[in-house]
Amino acid sequence: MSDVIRKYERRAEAVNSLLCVGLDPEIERIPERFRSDALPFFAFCRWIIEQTHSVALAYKPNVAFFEARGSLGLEELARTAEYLRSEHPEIVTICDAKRADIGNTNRGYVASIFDAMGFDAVTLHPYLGREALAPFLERKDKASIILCRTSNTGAGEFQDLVSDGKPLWETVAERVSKEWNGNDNCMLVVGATYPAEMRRIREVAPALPFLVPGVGAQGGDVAAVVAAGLDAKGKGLLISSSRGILFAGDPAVAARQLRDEINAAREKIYAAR
Ligand code: OMP
Repeated sequence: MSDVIRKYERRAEAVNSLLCVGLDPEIERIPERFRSDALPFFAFCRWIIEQTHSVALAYKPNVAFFEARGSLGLEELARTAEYLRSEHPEIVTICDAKRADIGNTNRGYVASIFDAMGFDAVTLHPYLGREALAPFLERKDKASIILCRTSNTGAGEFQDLVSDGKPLWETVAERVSKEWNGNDNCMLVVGATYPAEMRRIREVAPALPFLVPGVGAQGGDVAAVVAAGLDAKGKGLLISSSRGILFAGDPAVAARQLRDEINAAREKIYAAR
């Protein structure tokens, strides 16, 4: 088992949680009191982490929200990653950057995301193939989270294209599970909005953890996700919500409620097994 997968297992057990909190700050939506801070997104994310860490298996900042603010945003992202590393080293950190390029360019992303900012994991497009992604995949101390079935309404445009008698998302799941995961450090992105596909992906990739965005603001159904995606050990999921927690009246309550909703669905599955 690789370092990050072991960290995932330990943290999921320790706080009995499969919840990933997405850190997607928006200046117009964060509480007024943070806006006058020199680093408003960092101040806001630190507060969210303080409010939610007791039920968090993982945090997932999406770089788009930080990059939108130029060099200040990049500093806020780096400070958020550093804060998580120093205050909560047991929590999995995911840089949602959806990177991928030719091999030597990927080395730049690896240096920035894994080494300079110290994230445990990164989201990646599979389109350039395994050879190009080697700089990510060869990092045994980190995890590569490959987009398989995304949560958006138009996900099928390419992902549903059939080749060798199966949709592309199924081929991605099969390849990552059987060929890319030699270091046991891969996961898949599977949107909460496609539980039927998730069920099939779980059959094809029985041992891979799934990062599952799309509950909360995008309307994915937690019970359907848990029923479709839980692995044989009763884990295998990081169910992620950003806006549904960050901009709730009380983020601590929203995070706990979602953790509990996920666990209630897990209990139901255990009872039926
Ligand atoms: P909320 O809809 O606010 O919970 O945010 C969803 C987050 O997950 C955003 O940061 C998205 O970029 C990300 N996401 C998806 O929504 N759909 C996907 O298929 C993949 C991701 C992701 O990789 O996390």
